[in-house]
Amino acid sequence: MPKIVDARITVTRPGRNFVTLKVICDDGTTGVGDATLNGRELAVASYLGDHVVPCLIGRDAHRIEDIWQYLYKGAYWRRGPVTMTAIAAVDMALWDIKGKVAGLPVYQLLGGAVREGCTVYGHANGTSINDTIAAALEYQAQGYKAIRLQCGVPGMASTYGVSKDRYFYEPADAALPSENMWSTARYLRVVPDLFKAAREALGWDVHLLHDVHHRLTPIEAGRLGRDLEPYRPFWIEDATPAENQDAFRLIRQHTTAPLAVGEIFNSIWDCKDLIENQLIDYIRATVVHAGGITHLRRIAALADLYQVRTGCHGATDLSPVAMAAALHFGLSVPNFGIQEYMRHTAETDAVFPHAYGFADGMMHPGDAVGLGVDIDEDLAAQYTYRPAYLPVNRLEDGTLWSW
Ligand code: CS2
Ligand code: MG
Repeated sequence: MPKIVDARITVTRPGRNFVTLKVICDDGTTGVGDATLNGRELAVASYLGDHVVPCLIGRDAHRIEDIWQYLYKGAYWRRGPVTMTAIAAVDMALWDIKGKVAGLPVYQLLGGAVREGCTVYGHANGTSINDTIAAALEYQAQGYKAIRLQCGVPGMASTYGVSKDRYFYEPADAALPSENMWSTARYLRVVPDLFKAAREALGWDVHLLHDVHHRLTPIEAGRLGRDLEPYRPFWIEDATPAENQDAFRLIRQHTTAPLAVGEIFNSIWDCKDLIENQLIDYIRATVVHAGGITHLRRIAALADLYQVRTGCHGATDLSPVAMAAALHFGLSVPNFGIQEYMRHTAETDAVFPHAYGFADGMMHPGDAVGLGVDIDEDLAAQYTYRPAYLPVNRLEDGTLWSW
């Protein structure tokens, strides 16, 4: 058995902040896990370094489920984004180690491939409808079969989802939270026009997605769903905040637009009622924020009973380690739906050499043993952590709103 003898935490900033755990075994085998919680990075680094790593030393790295239960039940304080991200990092690292010892890519340990690749969606965004359509056409030319559309709202100086850089959208942009402005009325007018223009320019053989980012009330979300229905959206994401999950019942009463939710969920308990009541179509919980491969498989198995499919979060704050884990999971899970893919910068990719790749609208984890991703710790050491916060969002009268 590979015995855990050490675990190192690296906090680095190759273009943006990432926290990475590396677990080391007595036979020299190592495994990596992503532990990045955007804007709250050091909390997870401390949770791991101060409270988890000491409990790992001496354990059998092959006992993935037992270690998961030990960290979850053993802490007494269950769930929460910090805890579940820390557990996820350990879980990913242990799957990586098991794959390396077995001489197999992780997806083979999860039952093997059930599809040729994971269909991904890219992000087309722009300050105007025309800019967004131009970006979407570029994605289509690159082979993407699914594209998320976000555009600036006329009259608003800044809007969620519209990046400064066309290809490397990065919302965590300031040492203290920057402030965005929001108008639901203006927003609800522009999005249907965006989708109409997109269908005219891109045709019907491409999936179009949209992220509301928790900004609407349930009845407003119902209206948006109805207005987008003629353009057949693949999904409407985070239409309303999900603390009150009955809100989704109200949305469902008004629209057949498919609903996706869950990028900020961290356990099966956040997903359970929405799935069992068939109030959503796609569950966006991810390996890194929802307890790792071990826990995400459990969520997916529950979802499969209700024809809910996966649509895992994959923004740039999920490191290449999380992306690799997501692709092993996605390739092997029966009810995969789609995977989000926001490209990392060249700096990020250099710090995290990886085997996964994109071709023809799909991604594949590659056939390297384990997760097929590593961290170059020497290179990582050249990029110093700097606090970077996500923005906050206010209505035009100054009221703090959901971002
Ligand atoms: C977004 C993210 O990718 C998405 O769907 O909602 O960009 C999200 O805002 C960030 O990942 C937050 O860390
Ligand atoms: Mg989102």
